[in-house]
Amino acid sequence: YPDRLNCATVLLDDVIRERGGERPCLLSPAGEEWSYEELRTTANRIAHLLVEDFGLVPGNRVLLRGPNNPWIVACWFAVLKAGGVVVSTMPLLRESELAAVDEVARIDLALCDHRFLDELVAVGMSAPVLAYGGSEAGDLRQRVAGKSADHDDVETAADDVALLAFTSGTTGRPKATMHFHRDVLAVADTFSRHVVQPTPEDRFTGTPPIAFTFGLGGAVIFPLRVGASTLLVEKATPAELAGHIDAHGATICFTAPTAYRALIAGGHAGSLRSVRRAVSAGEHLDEATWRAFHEETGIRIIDGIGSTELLHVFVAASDDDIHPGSTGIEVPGYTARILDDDGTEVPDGTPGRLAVKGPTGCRYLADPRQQVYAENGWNITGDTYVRDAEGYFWYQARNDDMIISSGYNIAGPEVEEAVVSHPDVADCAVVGHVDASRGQLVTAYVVVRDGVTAGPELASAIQDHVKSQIAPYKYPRRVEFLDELPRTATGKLQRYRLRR
Ligand code: 3SK
Repeated sequence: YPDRLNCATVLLDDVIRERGGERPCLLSPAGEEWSYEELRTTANRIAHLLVEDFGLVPGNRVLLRGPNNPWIVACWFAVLKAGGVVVSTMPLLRESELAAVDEVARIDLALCDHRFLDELVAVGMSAPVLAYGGSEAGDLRQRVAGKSADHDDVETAADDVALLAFTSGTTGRPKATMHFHRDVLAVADTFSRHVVQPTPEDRFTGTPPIAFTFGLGGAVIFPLRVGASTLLVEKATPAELAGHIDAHGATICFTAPTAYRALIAGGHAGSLRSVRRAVSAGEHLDEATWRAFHEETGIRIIDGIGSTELLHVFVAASDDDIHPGSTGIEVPGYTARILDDDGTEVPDGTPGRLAVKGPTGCRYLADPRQQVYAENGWNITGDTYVRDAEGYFWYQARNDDMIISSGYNIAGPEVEEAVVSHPDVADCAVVGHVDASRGQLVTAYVVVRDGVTAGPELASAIQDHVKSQIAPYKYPRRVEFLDELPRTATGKLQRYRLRR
């Protein structure tokens, strides 16, 4: 990339120059449709407002809060065009979590969906808060009406910070990772280009909010990099997602393993006829789910592992490269290794810590925990993996998901996979609880499918089933039934809450 680069300029101007501005760009289930030119014009007007009325200067940090829709995307582009730094926050964050974001990122201005204002206002930030999406006077739509539709985007350096992305904080204090303007293009030119392989005719959709960088890629960066369109879904149950896909002919879907499981369990496969690519990340996709989805839909899910620290996916595979149950191979541009506790590479076939190097990270904003995540230039992901002789990476567990029971090392996710393959089970999480005789007791938290009666009989049937699937010493000695599993706003299982 050139030294001077504004990713917002490149994403919009390249497509408009090459393919024309009338192409459909942003769609919503409610029937809104913005062309590329409309998005550019609206973002230009907002950029003028930010600079002229709020004194935004390059490098200022602008918090965005709201679900996925055309307005939040226009705000995202406006901030970047004005040389600002986007700090996207998950719409589900509560007052104390927003206060922590402000404390870490020192926000200069906030743009907030009018329906999500209360908790942000309650934080009492010193920065002004500006609402969008409402109909009352003072809303962004009215405020930008008189602003110029043309804008000279700030010529940022390729390695100026464009985004502060917060890690979802499954265990505690949030960390902000910094991403440059060139990183935004790099994730499109690596994972998306080589693995997803979208065309301008594609229509993307999915569930993750753009505050989760998995969602930002799938809903904004990847479609716009190739001139495709994107159906922005604010919040959807699996049934609603399937309905939107069907109604709008979406061809590429980004969501998490739980949603793929629910799409099958809810009998929605028939609504996915238009989909040619299904992308899964956020947590491990078990082989049983991959196969069940393939059987129902004919679609070979593209699994991948990424991280907020590296912005997007760095190990994945598509089409004939997929080995079901494996996360995949190195995405071109990234190098992945398996290391032991001393940071030495282990031979293929030996489990160890997954480490990765690539163009997009990791850089924490002034946080001493940088050293824990990045060692000798390698980003340590926190996942235990095995690489096979063909270079495929096989997930074992989160480093902290290993259960040690009666001296056995038991990977919680492996037991989960066996439990989930029981026909009455919809979802499951397996953790270790302190136990006087075994050290830790393997415990399965199970959500049953609709219409199934939970109880001791089912618990012992599940235990027998697990013993028939994997080494019997791994079976969950305790089975508890829950209505749902605790998850973060990005859909990651919060095993630590079950451990407590
Ligand atoms: O969790 C993941 O696999 C992921 C993927 C893409 C972007 C960000 C993350 C955390």
